[in-house]
Formats: sequence, C-alpha cells, structure tokens
Amino acid sequence: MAIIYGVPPSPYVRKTLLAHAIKGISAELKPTMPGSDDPEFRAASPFGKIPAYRLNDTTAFSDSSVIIAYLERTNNTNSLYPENAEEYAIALALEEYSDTKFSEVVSALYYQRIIGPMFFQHDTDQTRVDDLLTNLIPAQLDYLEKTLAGKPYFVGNSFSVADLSIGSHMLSLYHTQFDIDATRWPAVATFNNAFLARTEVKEQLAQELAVFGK
Ligand SMILES: N[C@@H](CCC(=O)N[C@@H](CS)C(=O)NCC(=O)O)C(=O)O
Repeated sequence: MAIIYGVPPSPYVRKTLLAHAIKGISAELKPTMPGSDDPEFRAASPFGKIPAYRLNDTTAFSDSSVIIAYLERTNNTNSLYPENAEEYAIALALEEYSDTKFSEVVSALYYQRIIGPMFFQHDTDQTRVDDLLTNLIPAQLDYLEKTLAGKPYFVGNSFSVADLSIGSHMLSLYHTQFDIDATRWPAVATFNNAFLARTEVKEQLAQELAVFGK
C-alpha cells in the first residue's frame, strides 16, 4: 500500500486524501509535519513540503497535483479529469489557480486564526485578518462566483480536480468560521454546501476536527 506523508489539516494533504477516498483507493497516512527531517520523507519531498507519496522502496514523489494525476493513471474510477481536451485544460488551470492564488489568501486566514495559534504559538495579527476578511478573500470569492456562473461544478457537468482543489481550500475557510455570504456569492455558497455534504468530505472533516481536539 502507498504511504502518504503529511497531516490531514494541510489543504494539500486533505486534497490528496479526498482523491483517494473518492476513487476508493487505500493508502497509509504517515503523520509528518512540513520540514520534517525524516530521511524517507525527504527522499520523497526534497524541499520538505507535504504531501509526499511513496509507492515502494525506490519510487516516491511529492505534490498533491502530481499524486492525483498518478492515481488517475492507475485507477479511473470516478475520474477527476474531464475527457474533453478544452475542459481538461480549464480544470488544470483552475486547480493551479486554487493551489496558488486562492490558497494564498485562504491559508493566510487559516494560519492566523487556527494553525499559528494552535501549533506555532503565533498571536493573531488582527490588521492582517481584517485585510483578508474585507478585501483579499472576497476578491477571490468574486472571481469564483463569476467562474461558476450559477453552475454546480467549476468545469463541465461533473466533479473534477478543479472542484476538489477549490473545495479542499474552502474547508480551511470552514475551520476559520469565515461566512460565505449566500446573498453575495450564491453559487459559491451552494458549491461549498454540496462539497461539505459529500460523505468523504464529512469523514475527512471529522479526522481534522479530531486533530484540532474538537
Ligand atoms: N504544490 C504543493 C504545495 C504543498 C505545500 O505547500 N504544503 C505546505 C503545507 S500545507 C508545506 O509543506 N509547506 C512547507 C513549506 O512550504 O516549506 C502541493 O500541491 O502539494
């Protein structure tokens, strides 16, 4: 069985665990913090980022997008990639947007409110939080609202890696208790509620709450 190195509250580990659950693939989670100097982990993730993935003694690699692309090649149950070439490209572009720009602002709030105080004895910077709440996160939710354009999925007519990535980062927002105002962002709020209602997401959330002692 493959090994996933990481901890469930990381949005990228979360995304990877959810892909396994959606596809019905088992893997062993080896709890590993970012920057860990465990040599087995470092061989899989030279820069110390989580998640990393080990298939066997000789093959290991890192990055949630890489791991999920690999999984798809081994098992196309509940495919996360659209068949159509244009939709495939848009799904990858949205995954990249989500794992960079969207993650940047969401993870900043998640760090300020949850991860920093809980694991790194960092005090919350209220000025930064106010900027995230008032300007930076709403700007990205405006973009997502426009992109969804009232549809249930970000690309085409089924759940794809774009939805998985965006939903995974939205779960960080859930932990921060950010309220996705359904009058300003109705499609995003509907998407988020549908994501939270998925069985594998509920199970993932329960694991994360356990890590947070909730
Ligand atoms: N593009 C990577 C990003 C992974 C990532 O940034 N993980 C964070 C934890 S949530 C990390 O390990 N940060 C440590 C660092 O940047 O040194 C992926 O999709 O897996």
